[in-house]
Amino acid sequence: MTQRTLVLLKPDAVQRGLVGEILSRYEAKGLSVVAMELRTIDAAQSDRHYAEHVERDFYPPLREFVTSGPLVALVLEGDSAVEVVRALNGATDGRKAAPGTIRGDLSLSNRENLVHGSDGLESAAREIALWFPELAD
Ligand code: IDP
Ligand code: MG
Repeated sequence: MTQRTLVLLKPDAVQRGLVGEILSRYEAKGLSVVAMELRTIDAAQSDRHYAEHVERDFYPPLREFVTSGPLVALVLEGDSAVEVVRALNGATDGRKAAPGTIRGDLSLSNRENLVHGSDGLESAAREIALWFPELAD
């Protein structure tokens, strides 16, 4: 089933010069870029994006991090795109993520873990509408 999912290449990915490396993994898998933009977000956009996490202990430093510099927001499309992106991204904690995944190969951090991918179809629809309202259906 063709799906769309919202992906963020977080500020650590941009700062470390890994945008091309990470994007090439999604493209090599066969996913298509539907929208892509370099953007620096404010606290309000972070709160909307991470609405499910705003009360968590780890959220204030996460917000500091995601608002600290430019990130790349994109929408990827393809067969089972939501699940496929999550698999390519790997487990949340880069120290525990499996080798071969983006986080497993390139991140050594639980917070600065390079990428975000929507965790389900409902989240994908909500997040695409939030980041790229012109694509909302
Ligand atoms: P996910 O990005 O793999 O879906 P979530 O549990 O939804 O992971 O958490 C959102 C983001 O919050 C993570 O990608 C990571 O940047 C950060 N995060 C999650 N848990 C922790 C933690 O325990 N310590 C620090 N940062 C965390
Ligand atoms: Mg999540």
